[in-house]
Amino acid sequence: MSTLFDPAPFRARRARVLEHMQKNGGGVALVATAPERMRNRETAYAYRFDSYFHYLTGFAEPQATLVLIADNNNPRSILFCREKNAERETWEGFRFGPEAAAAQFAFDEAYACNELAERLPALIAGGQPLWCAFGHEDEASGFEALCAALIAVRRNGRAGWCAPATLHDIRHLLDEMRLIKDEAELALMRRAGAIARDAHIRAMRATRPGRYEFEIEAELLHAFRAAGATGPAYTSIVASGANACTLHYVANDRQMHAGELLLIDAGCELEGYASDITRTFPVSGRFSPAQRAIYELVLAMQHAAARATRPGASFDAPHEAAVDTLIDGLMDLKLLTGSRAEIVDTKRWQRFYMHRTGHWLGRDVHDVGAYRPHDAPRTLAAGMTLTIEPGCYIRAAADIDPAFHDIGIRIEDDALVTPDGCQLYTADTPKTVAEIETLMQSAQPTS
Ligand SMILES: [Mn+2]
Repeated sequence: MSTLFDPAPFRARRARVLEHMQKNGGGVALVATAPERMRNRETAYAYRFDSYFHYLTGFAEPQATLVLIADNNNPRSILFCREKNAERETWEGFRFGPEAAAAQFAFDEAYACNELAERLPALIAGGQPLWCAFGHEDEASGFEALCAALIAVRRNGRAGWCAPATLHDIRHLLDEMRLIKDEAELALMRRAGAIARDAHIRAMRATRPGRYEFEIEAELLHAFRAAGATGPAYTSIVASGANACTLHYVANDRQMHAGELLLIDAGCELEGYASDITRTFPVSGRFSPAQRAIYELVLAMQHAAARATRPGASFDAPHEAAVDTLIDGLMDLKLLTGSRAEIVDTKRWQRFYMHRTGHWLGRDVHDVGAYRPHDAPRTLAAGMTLTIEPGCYIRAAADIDPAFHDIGIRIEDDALVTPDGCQLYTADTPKTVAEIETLMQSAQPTS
């Protein structure tokens, strides 16, 4: 954050929100950032701003609130933030203060956060609609500040103050906006993807029999921070052997052995944007025939899902394409027997594939946006970003050929829906059997 910061994309988003508000009765919007959270006695978690607030401001400090006034004659955005404080800055670091924040982040006005309570009642006293995010998170929705302001307005009725009669959930608008990424967002998401790609390559190179999962997690963390990312976008999954069949395994404490697979699901956060990549590869550098068969099947599922990801297609289409491919492959491998129609009807394939093929990706790794906005699957459109992450998980069982026991494979890339299809912009993370085996062989110590 310095001379490089460009407030233009944030100002443009605020302008879009104001325009939407003006077309829908005007009013006042309130978007507060996230609270600071204590980890344990006297120690806070690393601060993470609220995604909605940061989307509209680029402002990363805690105790900040954005107020948008959709006045037809004078639409404006106002920031409430911490004041400069030499003593607190000695302990906790730099604060912009209202004046510098207004200049740097292109707000029309800025005030100290402790003025919000006294200024807010007058700002909403004209009876205009209110736009807020109640129920989002108590403090991040500005709930207390708004309730206090509403009470103050009611009490001043005889002075001509009029409480809002209409309450809008501003998330309906913001979620739809966030679903389609603008150029500034895509640039950050591509960079976050490239950093995660490099982290996965580093992790593959470091993997060998006898090492522990946490040693590989450490390689990921190193790569994220060394490249300037904030850190992981979510707790990295480093799952060897049977652990790969636990979908959200995060203990990462097991020793890895020759002949097993290692599944790594890890991505970083960069300026508020997430990447989310999964790769699965052999601990000792070579796939067994059974591992390879399942791996090629999951890769085929990903190709089928990617081909089904394009503007005008349903959000469900990639998943359906992946499941079709899975059923064919498992029948060929005799892991599913019986008629195809019966397998489809009974969903017996879910024994091996129990999650969906993707989710929205953006500021939040599971980003906002309704998947079924009008009780029907979302239609994909250019500018949407989502993951494509088929998998296949075969737990040890008496009715399964032991060669397939404990094989858990997921392959995940980050996709941008383009005007004529989709682009997997993390696909240059080694992915084919040949790419992975070549990289792993070159990384093994010679003995
Ligand atoms: Mn994912």
